[in-house]
Amino acid sequence: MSKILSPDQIDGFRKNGYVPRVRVISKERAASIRQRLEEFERSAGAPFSAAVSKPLRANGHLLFTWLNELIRDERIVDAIEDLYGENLLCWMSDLFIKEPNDPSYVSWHQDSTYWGLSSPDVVTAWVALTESTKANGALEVIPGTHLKDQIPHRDTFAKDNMLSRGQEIAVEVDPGSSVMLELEPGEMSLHHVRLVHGSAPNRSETQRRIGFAIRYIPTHVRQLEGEDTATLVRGVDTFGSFQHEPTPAYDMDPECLSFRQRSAEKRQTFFYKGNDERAAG
Ligand SMILES: O=C(O)CCC(=O)C(=O)O
Repeated sequence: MSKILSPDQIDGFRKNGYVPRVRVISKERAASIRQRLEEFERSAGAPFSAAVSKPLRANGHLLFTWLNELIRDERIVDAIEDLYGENLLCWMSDLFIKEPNDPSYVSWHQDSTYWGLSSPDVVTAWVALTESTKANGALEVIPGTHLKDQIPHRDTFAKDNMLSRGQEIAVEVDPGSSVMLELEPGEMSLHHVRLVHGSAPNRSETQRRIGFAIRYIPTHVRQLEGEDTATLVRGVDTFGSFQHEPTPAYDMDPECLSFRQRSAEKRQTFFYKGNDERAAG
């Protein structure tokens, strides 16, 4: 018996590689998380993406208690359990923020390209903390592409590309076959690690678009590129392939800050493999 996802949603994930629109937290809770993020930005005097250095942009769940609570949220993790069973790690989290009138975009790509994980049993819960619409650059996916193997990518390091290497699929993608995953605050979509996806710039005048992308794996998945870290969010980890991450006792807990820095430094070596001069950037 599944916990949150219907049999049709589970079937849709297997066939199409994504699940659209699932309500996971209330609009009010999404608004309160957004408020805490914006309080941090005010105190830092800059938007999140500028307030933290590049390797620190990922894994906000090690910086803030309210993001750590979100990666463990019962409804979100129940949905992941419906797909991958009861022993689950959060491998990474990423805040994707597009400001109003922001040229930032995400090129068509497969997440699996530089992650170094041993299996495609990897799913992202993309949780909307604001509305995510056509106007402000919602996530778009190409259904069924997760059934392809790893597709070659080329690195562009394009200025406005939000990906680590500006990587894009090195073959023609038919944008006419894409599906836009519009969301209300507090809803999430799910996408498979091999699904081709991307997003356009935020063309709205006033609306920020904030998404928190949480990457989950079942505990049997390993990191092939070296030592790595993850947070156990459900069940037991009998494989022990990842060093388990600490939980911040309060925002900017120094123990978690330095753990996060060390983890990011290790990941840099494989995220930028073959492009070592970029690793410092
Ligand atoms: O937020 C976006 O527009 C892109 C997100 C993305 O590429 C991902 O979650 O893997």
